[in-house]
Amino acid sequence: MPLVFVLGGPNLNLLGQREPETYGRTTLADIERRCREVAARLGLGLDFRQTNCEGELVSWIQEARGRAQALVLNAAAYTHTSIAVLDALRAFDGMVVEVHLSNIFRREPFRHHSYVSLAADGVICGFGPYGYELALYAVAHRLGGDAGPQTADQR
Ligand code: CA2
Repeated sequence: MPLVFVLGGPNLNLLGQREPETYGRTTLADIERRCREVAARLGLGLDFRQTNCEGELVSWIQEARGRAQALVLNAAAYTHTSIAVLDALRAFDGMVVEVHLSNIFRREPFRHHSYVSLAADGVICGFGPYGYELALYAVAHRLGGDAGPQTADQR
């Protein structure tokens, strides 16, 4: 069974508790539950983690090397600042899907640039928690799993 790491960066543990006008009322535990349901349906293994520490996020991306076929990453604020996260992603051979709950391009200019995008196969932003599900569908589709056979346009 292909393994997907779903990794989250700083402050995502506060989801559902603060700033509901920006991030909604869904908690990170809700998102994890949803991801587990969707991953099981798609025949994907899931490792779901969140950290407030940049170095830990880098270590987890390194850990994914040789273990996971894909990374679904919401690096939160490190998206916009971390060359260390970018370098770690560049050492990862599998698929990388960047996810953001909010549409970062409708927000402050400092959120418009993403280091993660430089290493991502695709980016999903602005669809709230559903973005994580979309990312898992994209992974299953690319890996040729239960979501359907791989076709030439996905390579
Ligand atoms: O939209 C996203 O998913 C973000 O990655 C969320 C980050 C933000 O820094 C990015 O620009 C966009 C913030 C993570 C959540 O932060 C919270 C802060 C207070 C209350 C709840 C969540």
